[in-house]
Amino acid sequence: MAVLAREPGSAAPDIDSEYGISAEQVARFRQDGYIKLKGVFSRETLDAYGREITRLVLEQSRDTRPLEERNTYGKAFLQVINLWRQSDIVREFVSGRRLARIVTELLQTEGVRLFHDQALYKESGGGYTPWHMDQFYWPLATDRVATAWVPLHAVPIAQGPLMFSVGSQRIRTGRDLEISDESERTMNERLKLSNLPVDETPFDLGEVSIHLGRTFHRAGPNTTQRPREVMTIIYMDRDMRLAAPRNKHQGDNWNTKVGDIIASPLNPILYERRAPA
Ligand SMILES: O=C(O)CCC(=O)C(=O)O
Repeated sequence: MAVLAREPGSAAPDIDSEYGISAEQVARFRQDGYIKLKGVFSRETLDAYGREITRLVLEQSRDTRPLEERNTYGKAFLQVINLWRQSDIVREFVSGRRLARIVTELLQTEGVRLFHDQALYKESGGGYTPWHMDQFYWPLATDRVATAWVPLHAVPIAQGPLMFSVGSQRIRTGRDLEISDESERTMNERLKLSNLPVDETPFDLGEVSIHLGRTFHRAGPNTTQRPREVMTIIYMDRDMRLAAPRNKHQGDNWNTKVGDIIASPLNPILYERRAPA
């Protein structure tokens, strides 16, 4: 596996230092179901790890069909899951304490585990990502699960930044919809009816968003000439238990019994406020 090459004496990219989260930000995350944070990573950090993430995406993304032959989901992005298991460089990034601590603060848990990582590259000309909520796919006992969406560069509106239905983690409708043309159509109508604001704003270089598994989100198409390169890290409560599957997407190869804490080696603890006694 590749190891991050550093000039002798040069500093390691900063992925561990503390990023202060205020009580006001915790309250806003709880209210809105997501938050956008500026200046989480430097250009140097994003470049250092981004090179390796992009290398793996190019090597492993299977969908080589032209965009016009794919369905809406296939047009939305190339996705490669669990890169941390394939590269020491990505493992180092995904294990960073800076982001894991931010999510621990926002979720108000004692610590977080890795659920999985996933690179999501929206190609030049790639289509929109339909409205959906992630927890439809996950058999988790509580809502203490959140995705950090980490663009590897600044993302203008034309490149399809992630957008959010503000406060939608509390609405009841649409929880049974997989990501599809139907979820896009249905949630467009339902979210309009619920009068919730939509936050569609660009991302600065180094800005990161974090959203709850129950918050509805979407992204526009990428109309630029450059791919939209994004790494995501999905964190869950350190003490998350496996729930019984509620649909066909939730049943696959868990190394944990229903009702137990999801403590397999595939789900390492990434941050704890203090080690358990
Ligand atoms: O990157 C995208 O277009 C969608 C991302 C998403 O749905 C997620 O990170 O949960």
